[in-house]
Amino acid sequence: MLAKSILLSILTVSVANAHFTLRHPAPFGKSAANQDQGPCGGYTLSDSTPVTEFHVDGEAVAYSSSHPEVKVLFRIIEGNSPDGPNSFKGYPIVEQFGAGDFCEPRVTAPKSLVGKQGIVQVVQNAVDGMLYACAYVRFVNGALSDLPDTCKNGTGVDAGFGEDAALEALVSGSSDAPTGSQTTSAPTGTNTPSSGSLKSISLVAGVVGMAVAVFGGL
Ligand SMILES: *[C@@H]1O[C@H](CO)[C@@H](O)[C@H](O)[C@H]1NC(C)=O
Ligand SMILES: [Cu+2]
Repeated sequence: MLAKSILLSILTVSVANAHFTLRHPAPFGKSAANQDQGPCGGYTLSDSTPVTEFHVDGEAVAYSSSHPEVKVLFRIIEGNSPDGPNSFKGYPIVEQFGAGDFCEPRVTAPKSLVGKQGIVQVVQNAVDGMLYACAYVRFVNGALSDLPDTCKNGTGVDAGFGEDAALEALVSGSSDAPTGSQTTSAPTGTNTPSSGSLKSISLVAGVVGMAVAVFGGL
């Protein structure tokens, strides 16, 4: 019985800690342990924060996600403060299905930011709530020509445009960045908060069921 409860708590903890990992631009920090803490997943800007060039006409934003269904905001912030007044949507809200690598190669920023520094914030609305990661960038002209190796979509990962009031509320500033010419068909059906919490419960129940099954087989 003791072994079983230890096994259960290990599995529960690993579910709670596996959120998403920003891979490009280089994140403030790589741990997801405090990812539920806004605005930057428990990290702040420091002298050692890496700076990545961000091409305003199209830059890759790549991450790896452990959740089978998330809505994602790519938010561009002018200046050194993640709570700064000028922020823009770098891409429409994406709804991602399937866990794994995801990369949007055409995230954009207003041309007026060229030469300035800023922050790219990726916010996921997931079954376990809002999750945050940030990267420090320097805005440059043009579009990224060679995608980084990290820019790929995992097998079985699919995405479309979505809507999410909580994510939209994070974007201030009057103008959105141009969104490019890509079209992706929006998936049907919307996620209500209550179906989100139901999923979260059934996910945990599924893991518990698995753990019991594993234990029973020993
Ligand atoms: C990943 O999928 C999204 C949504 O379909 C798409 O916009 C994007 O271009 C894909 N990324 C890559 C690297 O192919
Ligand atoms: Cu999570």
